[in-house]
Amino acid sequence: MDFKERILRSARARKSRVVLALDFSDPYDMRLSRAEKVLDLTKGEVAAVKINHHLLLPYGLRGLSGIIGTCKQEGLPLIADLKINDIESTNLNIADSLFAFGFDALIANPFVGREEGLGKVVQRVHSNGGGILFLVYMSHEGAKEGYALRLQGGEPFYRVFAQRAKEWGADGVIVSAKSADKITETRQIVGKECLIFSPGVGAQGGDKSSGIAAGADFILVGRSITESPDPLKAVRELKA
Ligand code: NUP
Repeated sequence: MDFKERILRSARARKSRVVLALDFSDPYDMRLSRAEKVLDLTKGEVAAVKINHHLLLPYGLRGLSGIIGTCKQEGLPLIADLKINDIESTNLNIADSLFAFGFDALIANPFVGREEGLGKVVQRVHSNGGGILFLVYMSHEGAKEGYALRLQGGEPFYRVFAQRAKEWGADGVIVSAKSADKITETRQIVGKECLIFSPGVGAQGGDKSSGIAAGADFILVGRSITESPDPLKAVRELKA
């Protein structure tokens, strides 16, 4: 079963389109126990889990074996949000480490290009049964200073990145939940086979349902869950 099948199966089983971003800003020695607790509370209600630098920097891949093990045991796909953006040999090295330690998918920045950039990474990820998600339009305000810039031919970068996702065989794309029009446009470009993941909900001001209403497959949510006094209730509200 490939990454897309695994995440869709998990989503169906849990009736959830919420991807839990396990992001914590607590003191470093407390983050892991907080993350394990939130994962334990919510693992029956989320479609997948996303890990970012918040945990990966202080703990490293070895230090996250408990969380990775829980996700494996529960059949919860695990996405690494490192937004890889380097030369091919470094990108491949990152991908190999992530898959060796049990991750299912990674996020990459298509700006870096295909040749000696991401082309072989897509192949490597797929040969591991994994998935690769491209940034198409980010959720912060400054996204307009980069992803919306127009090339000389008039096309904005985000449309080019959506085309790259389709042509290079990405399994999914990231498009801001606060830009419903761009989700709709991206869907037209990438087609039905490519999954759309939408961050920016809650803490960043995006509405919980507008991304899905515009055609996203999943919402990516961190602080509204991880900083809630009742993470399970927060996930259930998002699910609804
Ligand atoms: O465009 C993006 N926006 C975004 O917030 C791409 C991302 N990968 N993210 C990540 O999603 C961000 O780094 C964080 O891990 C999560 C959103 O968290 P929150 O704003 O819901 O707390």
